[in-house]
Amino acid sequence: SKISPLQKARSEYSPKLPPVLQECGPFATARLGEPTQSVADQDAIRRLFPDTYGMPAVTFACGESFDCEPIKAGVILSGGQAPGGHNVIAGLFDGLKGLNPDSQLFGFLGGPSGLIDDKYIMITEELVDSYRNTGGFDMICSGRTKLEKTEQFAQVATNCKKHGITAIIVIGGDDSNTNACTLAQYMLTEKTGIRVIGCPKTIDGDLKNEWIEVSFGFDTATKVYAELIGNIMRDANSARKYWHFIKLMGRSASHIALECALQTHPNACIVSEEVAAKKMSLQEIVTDLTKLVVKRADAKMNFGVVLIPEGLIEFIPEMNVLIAELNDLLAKEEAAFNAQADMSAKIDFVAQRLSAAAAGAFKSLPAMIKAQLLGDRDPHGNVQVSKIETEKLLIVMIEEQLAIINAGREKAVKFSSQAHFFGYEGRCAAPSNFDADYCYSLGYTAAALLGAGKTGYMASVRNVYAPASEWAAGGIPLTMMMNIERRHGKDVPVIRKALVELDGKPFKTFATNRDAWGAGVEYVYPGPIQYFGPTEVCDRVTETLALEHA
Ligand code: FBP
Repeated sequence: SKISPLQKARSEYSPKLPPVLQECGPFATARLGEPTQSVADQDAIRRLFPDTYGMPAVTFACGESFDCEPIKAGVILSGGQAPGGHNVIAGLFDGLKGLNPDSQLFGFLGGPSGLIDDKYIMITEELVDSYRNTGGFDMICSGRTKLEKTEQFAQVATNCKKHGITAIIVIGGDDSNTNACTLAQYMLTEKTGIRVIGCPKTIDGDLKNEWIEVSFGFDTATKVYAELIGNIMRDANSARKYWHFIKLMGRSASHIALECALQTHPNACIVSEEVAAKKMSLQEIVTDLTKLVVKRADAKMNFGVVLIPEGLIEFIPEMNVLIAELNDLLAKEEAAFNAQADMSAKIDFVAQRLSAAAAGAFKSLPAMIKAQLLGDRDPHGNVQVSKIETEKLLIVMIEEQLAIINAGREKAVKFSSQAHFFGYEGRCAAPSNFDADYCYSLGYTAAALLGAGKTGYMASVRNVYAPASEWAAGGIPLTMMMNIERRHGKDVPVIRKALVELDGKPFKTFATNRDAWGAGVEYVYPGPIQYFGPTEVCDRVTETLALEHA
């Protein structure tokens, strides 16, 4: 089929590898570090993962090539798309073939469910070549089925045995890799001989720690959003008549919004983690923004750009209480709720049954948002927080506050707004050089870990704020990232999510500058991702990475 000129040129790009893999291919020698510990709840995690707990971190060093039996491996892409997934598969494929040309890679289709239902394609050289350096997950597609039950693990083991598969590579986020960790332990307990390796994926950037400096896709997605935000800023500063409220994807953590703020210098950016730490109410957030609108209007700037993280609602204390109560109430009184004649009756029904605090929060919301809270539910029956149009909510509430302020002013503050949501447009973009290189390196590292006989590890490529010629490769035990958390009323082992740290350099840098960015026009216009050209443009790392590690 027809491909674009850029895709054609990009298919010829050779991703950079860490020097150790560049020199020795997948035959790097695994150097073992000290035994490791989980980030918290050590005793509980050790009990749950007796065979993988405490394994040493692995760093690769150059070594002699050795005879490696052909490996039959299966790969899945799990969860939301992130730019570079195809390159992880390409690196894995090339690494496995490097270990032994007779190795085979099965691509299980549609995420974890492919592995359970035994739906797969064989990944061939030709197929890989047609997807090198492309965005998307369409080579084998993705899905959100959770692979977490023992019966599912048993089915996976049966399917793998049927094909002679001895290795599974899970390309996913914190949840998928939590499940990969449990799967690895299951395969050991049952002595199946099947090994499991994870790769860190998610545009949200919340799967990171000392060993995983960034999850893949964050770099490209934030560059796409920052380009769009910059374009909007130029438009805002040209027409000088609109306030733009831009919601940015990122289910929970605010890394994406913060990174975009650091790249573009908006007039305001809300950071959910700060809202939670300061226990800010929705009214307080709105009041702060309204003050900014008035201040800029007084300086003859009836325009501005505000960034809002997708997860905000859940970090506002009273909204969190409201959502929890709604989830309970709608589960308990489902039939009676569904029997209400229309949305307005549903709103009344709910308002009468909430606690005073939750009812207060509910009543303060515009009708549109109330309806969104009571609209479609997720498969667990919970309110779909990501569907709530926070950007519009803030606009409506600012308008309400301004109406009161304007009543007492001689010259009314003009406030004309535009709402945007940037999410899907960034998730499948052609990976930046960084993500193309990083993903290929992760996949290749996963193959090297298999060559070294490892299971229960996540591929780790480090030092990535430096040029690729200084990158290091290795693996860290999945158990090292785990702790116990309460989910759906149960204590379960999970990989700890990395939220924005308020004492970290990225947030502090933002906090130091935000007043100046708020008051003036200090916009920065990053422009589109560049794939060819000067290094400082094409290989630029994110501000977050640069600030965290430089
Ligand atoms: P992952 O955590 O699976 O990588 O997904 C990230 C994400 O893009 C979130 O930012 C967003 O909230 C969610 O997926 C949207 O999911 P869906 O694609 O199911 O609408």
